[in-house]
Amino acid sequence: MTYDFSKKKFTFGLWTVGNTGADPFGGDVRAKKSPADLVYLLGEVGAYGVNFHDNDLIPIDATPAETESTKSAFKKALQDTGLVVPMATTNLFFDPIFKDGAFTANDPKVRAYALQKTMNAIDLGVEMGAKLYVFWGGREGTESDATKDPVTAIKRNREGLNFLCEYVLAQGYDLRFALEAKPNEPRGNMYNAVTGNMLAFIETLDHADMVGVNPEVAHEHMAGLNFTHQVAQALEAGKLWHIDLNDQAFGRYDQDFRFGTVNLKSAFFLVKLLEDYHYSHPLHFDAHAFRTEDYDGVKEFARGCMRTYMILAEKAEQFRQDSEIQALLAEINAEDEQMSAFFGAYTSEKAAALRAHNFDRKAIAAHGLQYEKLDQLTNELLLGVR
Ligand code: DIG
Ligand code: MN
Ligand code: MN
Repeated sequence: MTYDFSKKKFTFGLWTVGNTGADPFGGDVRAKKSPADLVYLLGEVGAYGVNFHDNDLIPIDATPAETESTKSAFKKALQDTGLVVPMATTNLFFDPIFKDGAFTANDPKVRAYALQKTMNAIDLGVEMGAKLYVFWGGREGTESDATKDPVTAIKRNREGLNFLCEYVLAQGYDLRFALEAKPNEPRGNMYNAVTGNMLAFIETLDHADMVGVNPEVAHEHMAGLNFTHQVAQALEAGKLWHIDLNDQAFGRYDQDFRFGTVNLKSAFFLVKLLEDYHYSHPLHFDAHAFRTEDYDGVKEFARGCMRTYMILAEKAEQFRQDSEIQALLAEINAEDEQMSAFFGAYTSEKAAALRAHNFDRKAIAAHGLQYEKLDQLTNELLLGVR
């Protein structure tokens, strides 16, 4: 079965398909590819766009000449393939200077350098066409709370983001921010650990209107959470401006597996939510191929991410069209005219009527909800027997 990937804004970071397979216990298994070559690879597999950290594209110690030649080769590859750059971000975690974080670091020189580096990286992202800028605080955290007051850390984070929002406004850039949460790794504990933290934190910023979230499957799973519920809260708040799709076994280090590798059923409910609400921003696969793979395997990884999304989107449509499932849902969610009178905005009349109403608590409690049947029908749809 073939799928038309052009129907969705599927994107990959340079660091995803460019991952060389190294891990804490072993070095590279794949040769490093240039940013331009990675764009051609993504063009070959049918992606919509490519994202990058500043140093994925321009190494931190690149000379001006190397910078210019890399940028022109990257731009040519974008032109040749038609790929776009919807999102950019800053690497505020790899260089040793960030060993204690960036915006929350105790050393004010590090905090100031992080602002400088991010302004330069924002300029680069805008130059390549990015309209969204992600902040993942890879080292904004601590191994020991003796080292940093968590309230001070929050204030430093806010100060950094407020400054950078003002920078974007001063530059007149058409750019919004999206904050990405993670509970730990590489730091022992990270601030703003899950998407819910980010949604609360955003409301304390000076320019909350230009800041959304970028939830990642693996990161919320690492925290033992239902990713679809986290995404639903961001969606309902109008703050779901980007999403990092991958997969992750609960209770493991950040595995960044191909989308659907581990939890197909939760991936289905996520895709169903995104499709039900016509999510229109990029679908970014922040994942990488198994260490076992060569670049043909990396292409299979990328195609697999996109195929799985398209297949689950078809299953979501099938769920919507399944008459037995929809009849059950209609029954389960049936309105009750008598109760409807009690809902909506408060009035003293409603409150009085509600107080006066007699509920047959035991009869209501005895009502079976048929959820076993509904969930089994869902399983059988996913297993392809409906
Ligand atoms: C890790 O999940 C982070 C970094 O890869 C990047 O900063 C961000 C953007 O997708 N995700
Ligand atoms: Mn991750
Ligand atoms: Mn991510």
